[in-house]
Amino acid sequence: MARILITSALPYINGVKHLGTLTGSMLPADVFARFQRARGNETLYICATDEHGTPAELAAAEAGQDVRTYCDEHHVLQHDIGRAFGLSWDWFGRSSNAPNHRLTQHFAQKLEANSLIEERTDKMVYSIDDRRFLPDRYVEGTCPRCAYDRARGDQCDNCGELLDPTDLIAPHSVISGSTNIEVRDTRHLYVLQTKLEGRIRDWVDSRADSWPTLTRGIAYKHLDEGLIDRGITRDLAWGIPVVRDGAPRPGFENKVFYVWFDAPIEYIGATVEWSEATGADWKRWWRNDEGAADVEYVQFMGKDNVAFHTVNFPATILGSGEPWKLVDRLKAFNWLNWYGDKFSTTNKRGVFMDAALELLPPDLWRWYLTANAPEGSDTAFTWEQFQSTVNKDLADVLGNFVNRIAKFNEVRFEGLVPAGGEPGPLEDKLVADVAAQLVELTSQLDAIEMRKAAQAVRALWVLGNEYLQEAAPWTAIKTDPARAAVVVRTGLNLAALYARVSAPFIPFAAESILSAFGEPWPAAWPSTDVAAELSRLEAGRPIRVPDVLFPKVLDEQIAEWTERFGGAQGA
Ligand code: B3M
Ligand code: ZN
Repeated sequence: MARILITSALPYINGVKHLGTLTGSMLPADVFARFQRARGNETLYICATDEHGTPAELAAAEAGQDVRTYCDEHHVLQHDIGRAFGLSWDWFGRSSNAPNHRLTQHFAQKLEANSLIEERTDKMVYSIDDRRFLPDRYVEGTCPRCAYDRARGDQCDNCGELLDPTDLIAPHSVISGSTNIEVRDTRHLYVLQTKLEGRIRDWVDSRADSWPTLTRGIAYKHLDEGLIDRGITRDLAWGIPVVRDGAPRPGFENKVFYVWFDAPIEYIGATVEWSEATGADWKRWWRNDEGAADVEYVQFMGKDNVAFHTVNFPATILGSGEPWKLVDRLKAFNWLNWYGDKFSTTNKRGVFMDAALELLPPDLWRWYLTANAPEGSDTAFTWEQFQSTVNKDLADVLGNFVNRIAKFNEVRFEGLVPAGGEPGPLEDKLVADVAAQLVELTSQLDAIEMRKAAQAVRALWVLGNEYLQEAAPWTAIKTDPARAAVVVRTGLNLAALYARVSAPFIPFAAESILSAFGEPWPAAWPSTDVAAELSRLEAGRPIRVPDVLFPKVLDEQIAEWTERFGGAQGA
């Protein structure tokens, strides 16, 4: 039994996430976590809300709330929506909780003790009208690299460049819109990444073979451009206080750690929260000297987060000189776009997680978003493709198969798994085909190739319909009832096997099939002995016909939603 630690990038607290965020981090992490648990591996899937920094302050200001209240409410909201999507976090923490405060301050102290932190005087953007500094997202302007005119002080959303507020051309305050801006001196802490460059590169070299091209490319791009020392404090009120020897650090009373310094530390912090809530031991997941060396640590995130996880966070960990766990495999995703344009929170373009759940059950979204995960390149969500994917794969192929076989069994065999008959050549062929696809599916999931895994599970479903078509129990029942019994028994077993292998993707439908079939939940991953797996259900076991598994998405709905969510506009 292996031990697998899984984290997905922490969603910012600033509002319900859109489907792009779900697809590129939390959902694939969940599919992988469910798969690992089903295989019997000890699995810990950790996530949290990322609550500090300018995104939180700006969102709270817009909502007219103080930031603490805003975060309290939005943490619960994001937690509940995630659960409704079936995200099986073992813990969904908060970066503003005490463990992250302690850990963040601990790491800063260790880095300083190792001479890897320096206090420097910085030039920062200051708004005269707002009478304050404008860190990160408090300032917007034109990107010096691509000329996008709504680049933020921390990053350009158009070209992905990481920025400093002073890099922006024609900056203005996001608070007041004022362009009455000057550059002033302020003291900040810097992590001396330049000193750590060699160690980071050695570490990347040691891992990169197991990273997808996307991850590797971004990591080396940043290393090859040369690392720069990185400011890890900000002139803000909301965040983790900067302390020294247990007291506020002189000169830093009105400053906090930068959100990107504390956020990845919350992966550990959230595990401590989990441990405090459950009594479990967190160190065996995070401290190599306490057993974590045996853990495989897998991270999931969108491509814009990769540099922070391959360079900056490892700099914190390596610089501490302590035996903390570092990431083993890092699965990165490209963008899911909305009709060739970006999802946009500000312009309300695209579907957000709460709205999605009002329209359709979570499995439909989960399936579409996994089968079309932006792995190789950016992909576009379109309503038409969504409709055709879920109708075909889920309703016509899987739903139809399960329903057909269970109904036939109900009508012809009183809803009990039929006895009698011996499997023949058709069943032998089925076993061989299923075995081959199961190997393919298992290895694609192991490799975290989500699209290929979805293809493999779909190919498994197709085998069932082909088998029924050929074996035609509705004909056999008239001439050879024992033969019909074999086919129906095989079909029912196949449906149960489908539920088990589909559970990581579509857990709600899987659970409802398994419960109708009197099978345990959560389900174990099938063994490679497919003949045995297809004779699990004993003769005489009662089988219910599951309720409608997947509603069909109708043309009228697509028309209505296109109108409502502005789908076609971006086309
Ligand atoms: N909250 C950024 C994002 O959602 C950030 C991820 C933090 S991971 C430690 O894109
Ligand atoms: Zn740019």
